[in-house]
Amino acid sequence: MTVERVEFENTFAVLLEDILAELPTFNIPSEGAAWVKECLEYTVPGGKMNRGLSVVDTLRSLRGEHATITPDELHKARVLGWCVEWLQAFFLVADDIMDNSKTRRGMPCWYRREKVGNIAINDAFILESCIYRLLKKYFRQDDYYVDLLDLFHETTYQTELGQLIDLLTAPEDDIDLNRFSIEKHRWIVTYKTAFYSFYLPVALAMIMNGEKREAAFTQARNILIPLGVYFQVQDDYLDCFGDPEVIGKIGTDIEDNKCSWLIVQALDRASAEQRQVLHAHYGRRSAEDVEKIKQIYCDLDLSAVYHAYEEKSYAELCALIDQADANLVPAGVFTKFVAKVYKRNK
Ligand code: DMA
Ligand code: MG
Ligand code: MG
Ligand code: MG
Repeated sequence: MTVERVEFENTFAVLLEDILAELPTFNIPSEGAAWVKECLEYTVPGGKMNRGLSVVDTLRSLRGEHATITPDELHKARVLGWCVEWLQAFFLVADDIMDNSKTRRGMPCWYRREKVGNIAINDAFILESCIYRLLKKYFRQDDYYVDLLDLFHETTYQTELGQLIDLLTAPEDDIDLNRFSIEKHRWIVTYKTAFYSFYLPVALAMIMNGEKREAAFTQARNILIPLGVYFQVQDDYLDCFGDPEVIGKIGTDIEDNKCSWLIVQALDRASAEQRQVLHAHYGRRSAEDVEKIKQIYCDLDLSAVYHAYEEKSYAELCALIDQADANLVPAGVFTKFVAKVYKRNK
């Protein structure tokens, strides 16, 4: 583990304590405080932490090799990183309920735990509120406080709109593969994943670094959104072809009738007979139905299609980074990020 990863992980304990320490000011009954503690410990840490660490990495890249970052600045960057991880926990707790998922990060999904169930819906709201408790505690005095609040609110809304179309495109009782298209897929993944996972951490570091030029944020978005799309295509691929032991979750996209990158590619290549099989078996819960779909994915050699897509996306992202104006955002911000996700298997 890198030094930063250890420092970042250690910061979680501090922030957890911040949240827990103020609970008595609400005169909350003790079972409430115990519940919040258990929920936060279960749902916030334990991920890859790519998003959270990116805030710190980006701040370092923005300052350049030799410029100093004060310990206070580093701590604040880590707080912002954890706020992104908290936002992610909020989305994932809700996402797992909506997607009927079984496991997350190698453990049962929070809502599947004994005595949790629907309480997880309210827990998701609490996870979201924690972001604003932490921002208030650490950034209230800063002139960019309102910009942080605004960015978290904008990004949350974008993600929720993305989740909405993800769900509306996948009704359980109405299988219609004609609803799916590559354009629809791209819109969904841009909104449900790319903004919060890629643009948000970088934009937070830029705000903290005093960036005011709109062109710099636009530049960041123009590279980070395609990167986020590529990342969600990987997620869609791994949902079917990844190792659950490695990705820490069991795929549900076929059962859930999701507008996944794989089904869109399959529809693009299927013969009339294959299309009929897809229609008959997609979006159904039985293992036999799922197997029929996976068989067609294999017959169409979607793994090869995916690997070609990976190479093409990687080349396109490198070209975008090359063409970008380094006076707006240094290339290192993007290259570090691309290196982290290229050919990932988890
Ligand atoms: C993830 O979509 C999007 C959000 C906002 C959590 P997903 O359902 O494909 O994610 P996962 O595969 O992790 O459940
Ligand atoms: Mg999901
Ligand atoms: Mg989902
Ligand atoms: Mg997924």
